[in-house]
Amino acid sequence: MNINWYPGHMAKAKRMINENLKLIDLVVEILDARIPYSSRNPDFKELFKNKMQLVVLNKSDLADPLITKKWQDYYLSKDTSIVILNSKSGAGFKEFLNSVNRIMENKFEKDRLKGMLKRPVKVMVCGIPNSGKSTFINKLTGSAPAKTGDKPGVTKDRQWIKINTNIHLLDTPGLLWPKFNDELVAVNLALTQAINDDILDIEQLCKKLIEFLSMKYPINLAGRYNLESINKQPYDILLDICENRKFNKLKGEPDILKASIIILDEFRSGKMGRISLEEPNDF
Ligand SMILES: Nc1nc2c(ncn2[C@@H]2O[C@H](COP(=O)(O)OP(=O)(O)OP(=O)(O)O)[C@@H](O)[C@H]2O)c(=O)[nH]1
Ligand SMILES: [Mg+2]
Repeated sequence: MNINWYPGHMAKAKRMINENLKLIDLVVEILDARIPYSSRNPDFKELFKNKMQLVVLNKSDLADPLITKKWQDYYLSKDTSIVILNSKSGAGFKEFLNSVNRIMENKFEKDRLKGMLKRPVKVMVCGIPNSGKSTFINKLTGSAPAKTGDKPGVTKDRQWIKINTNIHLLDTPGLLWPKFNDELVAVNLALTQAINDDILDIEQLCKKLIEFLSMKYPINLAGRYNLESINKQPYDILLDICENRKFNKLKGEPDILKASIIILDEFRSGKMGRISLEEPNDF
């Protein structure tokens, strides 16, 4: 699979992030809990090297809880501050606010010693497209000032949002990096919809998903589609799913594209259960 994609608005977004950096006290990177490795933008390391940082594993409701726990331990072992969230329900938000206060405590103390008034912490919310940045901010404010959507690239401009008198957040557009060196990273980004489906080969992507599921989540796959055997090539499993679900074209032949679209959708919306595509030991 050859996915190389860096639209003009991302180059613009990166410039915007760079220009605003001097105003920022803390960078929050929103990762997708199903792919904490692949959703981490390698460009951020250099970009934010002088900034305080907090990592968020969002969409934890879709990820495998045992594997999310492993990721949490992994980050803690690297002394990285991390919070696990579900931005749809608001689960983990209290921990998020506590973490921001804890990370910024030193700064508040220094300001206080200098006789400065406590001013709001300026937080920049960054991450790949579709990781849930705007949903997170909206849920945190309790209203809906930031536009969201189930496709990547919804946020295009800069938006400052007051959470309370202590915290101001800056929403940013989703950022990818110009070249994916590792095909698995590209596939995982595509599976979780950080890359727009329009530029992808959906059947091939679905076969990659089936291949992964038959190895790591065989019960979820077989159970969802009533499959007797999954010891087959991904394409043959797709054919079985077409038969079981009656995905046929007019002349009766299997409708592989329709099946692929539906299978991807069912994975993405959590209908197959809570599935993580990556664990720390994989890397
Ligand atoms: N299940 C689940 N879905 C979520 C969560 N957070 C966000 N979403 C969904 O993910 C999709 C993308 O959310 P957005 O908030 O628009 O993502 P974004 O990071 O702002 O995207 P861009 O602005 O395009 O970069 C939406 O369909 C949200 O409803 C979560 O914690 N759990
Ligand atoms: Mg957004």
